[in-house]
Amino acid sequence: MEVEWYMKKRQQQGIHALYNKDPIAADRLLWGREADPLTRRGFLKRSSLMTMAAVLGSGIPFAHFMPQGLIPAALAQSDEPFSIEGKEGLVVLNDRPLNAETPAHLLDDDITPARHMFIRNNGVPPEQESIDPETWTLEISGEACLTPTTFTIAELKERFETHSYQLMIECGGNGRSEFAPGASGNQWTTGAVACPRFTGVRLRDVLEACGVAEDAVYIGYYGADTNISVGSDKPPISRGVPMSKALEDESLIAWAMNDEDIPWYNGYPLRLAIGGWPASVAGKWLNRIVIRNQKHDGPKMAPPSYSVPKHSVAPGTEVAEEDFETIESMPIKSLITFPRSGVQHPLDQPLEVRGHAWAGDLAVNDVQVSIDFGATWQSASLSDAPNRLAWQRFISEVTFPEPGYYEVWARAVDSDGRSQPMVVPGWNPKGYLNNACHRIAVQVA
Ligand SMILES: Nc1nc2c(c(=O)[nH]1)N[C@H]1C(S)=C(S)[C@@H](COP(=O)(O)O)O[C@H]1N2
Ligand SMILES: [Mo]
Repeated sequence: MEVEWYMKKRQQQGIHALYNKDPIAADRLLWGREADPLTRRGFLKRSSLMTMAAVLGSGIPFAHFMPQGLIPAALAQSDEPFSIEGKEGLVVLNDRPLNAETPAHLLDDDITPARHMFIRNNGVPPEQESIDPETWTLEISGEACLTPTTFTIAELKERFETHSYQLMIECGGNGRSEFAPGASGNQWTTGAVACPRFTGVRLRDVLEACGVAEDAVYIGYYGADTNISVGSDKPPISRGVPMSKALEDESLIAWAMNDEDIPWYNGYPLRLAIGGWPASVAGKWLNRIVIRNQKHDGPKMAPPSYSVPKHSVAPGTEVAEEDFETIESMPIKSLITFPRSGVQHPLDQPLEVRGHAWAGDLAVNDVQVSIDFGATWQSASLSDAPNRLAWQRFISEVTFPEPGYYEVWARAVDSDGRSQPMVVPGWNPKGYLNNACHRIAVQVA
């Protein structure tokens, strides 16, 4: 897809021929800037798949057949695995825009470390070198804002109380790869989820200081990233939440993650941190919040984006715009983070199984584990969340009756009594909200 799109753009702009002669010049025309010289580490940062040609020293005649994300053998000869700076073990799903997910066994920490936090970019992030946290500003405005005000980060820190919360950040499309028929978009498996600890000021305190008009119903965010389509000045994404969610204690304007600067890929130097809803509401590289007297209408607010059919539909059904509703709280879900799927385990020892469970705006009441394909279940021990909207740790111990192939399944139940489905739930056109049980393979010998 990405490659096809790129080829089409090149043709449209009449620079196709130039590309084969001078890929760097072609890239400058296409992207408005020169791509970084390609290094194994650097190329995912800013340059296009096709700039590989520049480093290879010639064009790639069959580029249109090259699988997306393929690293040319000429560049792939070091033992070092291909990596994203500051991230470890993430699986790249798309390089323009960059999208990368975290394998389940790398999400075992109670608090997700920055190096294991997934990346979901809809556009091109602001250049890292151009970001100065000293001069970065956040504007609060909109038709339902009484006193529009612009703050520096220092002013936010000075004027408002600082709070920290661990918050669930899960992409609405996490699990999309399992839907049939498939939906377009990043083919997330289980790894578009994280629960780091954010520090900042309450969105509520800042909004109230700027005057929330009586007719306010929604907020919307804008960030400093730009559209991936050449020449478009439309923001890649601008979403928001109803006032009731915006005014919750845990909704933060954050400048720190796990007591450090937020990683560049995750929104440095300022982002919204709003837990329990599709993470698309948590605006990165945040520079403006609008208080709206109507539902926010920025890019990716309208159906089918982050929306599901109001009533369930048969797989493959076309759904009319008015039959969609915007996703709000995310559904109950769990993830087995230890052991890693495929592990070999000795028969004579019990196996500790652990992971996390979360339930959108609700709490998790129970997690159960099965080793017999769901015939019987045992309750795991479940910790309370460190705060509302954070995941909860579960730990269980299982013993196996005889050698062979087993699967460990986990299923969580929320505080309203709803549990996870065993199979992929309600098909929807964009492949959102797959909260089917997670399972891992165990070989017992
Ligand atoms: N400005 C901006 N904010 C954004 C996005 C984006 O592309 N641009 N992506 C959103 C989506 S869809 C998700 S799932 C989360 C991902 O956060 P992360 O990349 O820090 O994991 O950021 C959200 N905030
Ligand atoms: Mo997302």
